[in-house]
Amino acid sequence: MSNHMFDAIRGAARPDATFIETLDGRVWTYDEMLALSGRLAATLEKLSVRPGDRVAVQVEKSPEALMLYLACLRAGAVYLPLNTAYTIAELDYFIGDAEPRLVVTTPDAAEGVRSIAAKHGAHVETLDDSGGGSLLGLARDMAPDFADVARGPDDLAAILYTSGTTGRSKGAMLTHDNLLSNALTLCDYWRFSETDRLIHALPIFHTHGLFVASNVILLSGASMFFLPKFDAGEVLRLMPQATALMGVPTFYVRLLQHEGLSRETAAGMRLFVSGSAPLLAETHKRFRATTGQVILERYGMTETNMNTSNPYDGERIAGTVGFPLPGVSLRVVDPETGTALGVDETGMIEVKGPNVFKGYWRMPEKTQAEFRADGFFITGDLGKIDEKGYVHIVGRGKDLVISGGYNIYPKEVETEIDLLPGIIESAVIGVPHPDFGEGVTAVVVREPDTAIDEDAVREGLKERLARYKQPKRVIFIDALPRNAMGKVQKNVLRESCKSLYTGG
Ligand code: MCA
Ligand code: AMP
Repeated sequence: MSNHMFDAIRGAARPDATFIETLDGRVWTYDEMLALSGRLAATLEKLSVRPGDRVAVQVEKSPEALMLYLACLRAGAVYLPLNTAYTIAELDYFIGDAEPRLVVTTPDAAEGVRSIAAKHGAHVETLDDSGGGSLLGLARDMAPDFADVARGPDDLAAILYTSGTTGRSKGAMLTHDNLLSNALTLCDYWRFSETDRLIHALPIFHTHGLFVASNVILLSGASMFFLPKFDAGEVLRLMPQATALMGVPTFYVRLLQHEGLSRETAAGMRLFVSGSAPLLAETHKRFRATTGQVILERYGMTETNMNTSNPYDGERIAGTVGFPLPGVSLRVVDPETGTALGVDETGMIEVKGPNVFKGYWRMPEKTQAEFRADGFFITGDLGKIDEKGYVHIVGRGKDLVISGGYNIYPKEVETEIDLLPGIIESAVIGVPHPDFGEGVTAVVVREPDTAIDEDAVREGLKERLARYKQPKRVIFIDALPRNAMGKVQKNVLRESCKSLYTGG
């Protein structure tokens, strides 16, 4: 039987070759990947996970967690990874909305998760980052030679939640072919082969670390050093044995701050990729001056996988995200009329291709609102195409903050702040931050004579919002600036707060 995505992975697997190496020296060969993902797929089946059922996973990064993603592909289940930073309150929404058959959590979080899962009729198993947990206990008794469930190109492989502009997160439905077509394109465009060794330091609950990095390695039969999280010292230690690194701009900012970064350390590397957030031209230039290597910047989204990339062989231009990838159609249009714009004219970026998702989970109206009649997806990013064909992202049409590569929708944070006692209203903005690119910042109007201060606001958000969404600073103000229509002028606030983290 054919399984669109996993057949391709199986076809690229080299039996005795290394797939993953961890910092403690553990090695996983491709054969071991096939065996453990097979045992886990059989476990899913035993737990009554049927094709099309969702499997929600909120666990620490580990090779076993990645094998669980592969097991879902093989069992025909829909993999639903969740950021480990999400609080129980946030988890409640995802589990209620996605209605997974199974939730896999860490042993530490199991008690809290069980009470939520019970409410929504989901079963709970555990997985920790050192080879323990109830799920692996069950998998040990299963046979490794699982017969993969038949899945076609259009069947769902994963749902990844993206924060919503109206506060509610939306589940982006990604098919087997969305993942496979994009990964094959990237393998080719970035020249991946079985001789590559990637330093994998990204989390595996988002597109970048899960699909871009892991799928590219799997489909080229290459190997990767699997780090639990980004650590500049570890990355530099591994660099002489590696060939590629994929990261968010914060990785490059932090590497540049490390005295170990030099031309010699990076000499054996053939590719440094950056994405998920804008890479400052200054970081690009400093990295080149320090290492002699030119970072390759690319642009993607959860809903679309990767859309554009600077070229492998041609000129990689700082401040641009390169060309549309083969098979991806990209246009810049007038956001109001949808009319295509000319060279160097700024408008809304829209994309179409096999990479573009199937829609938002159980939100047909939202899905419809974000597609044009001719099938182009409206990204919400503002950009232009220059005379050489390079795409530039010049801003966002959506109210979004990107901090260290994580997206934060201001509306969600504002709603939580406004619920705190003594608060009248708030506006959340992104302010230039030397490490995270943008720092989440709350500008708040409080009631007269209230005791609430910066610490109290942060304390009040602790159990409600993931840590990375919480404001790094809370600024109090008498009234929010508004335009004639009554809309809060966030540009005015951004201007007045612009030096908050950078000084000056
Ligand atoms: C951690 N903290 C953060 C962030 N990460 N705060 C704001 N933004 C963040 N991104 C908090 C921690 O909870 C901690 O809070 C404090 O900041 C300092 O933690 P630190 O140890 O410095 O952080 P870290 O653990 O080193 O993490 C920073 C990081 C990490 C390495 C940049 O956030 C990361 O790996 N980001 C990658 C995200 C990613 O994969 N994005 C791709 C999305 P406290 O001290 O108060 O407890 S996919 C995507 O965007 C599309 C598809 C695309 O194009 O790729
Ligand atoms: P996500 O919702 O996490 O998939 O984030 C996708 C968003 O990240 C895009 O819509 C862009 O706003 C932003 N993004 C991704 N890559 C880049 C890049 N190279 N430069 C600027 N913004 C980017």
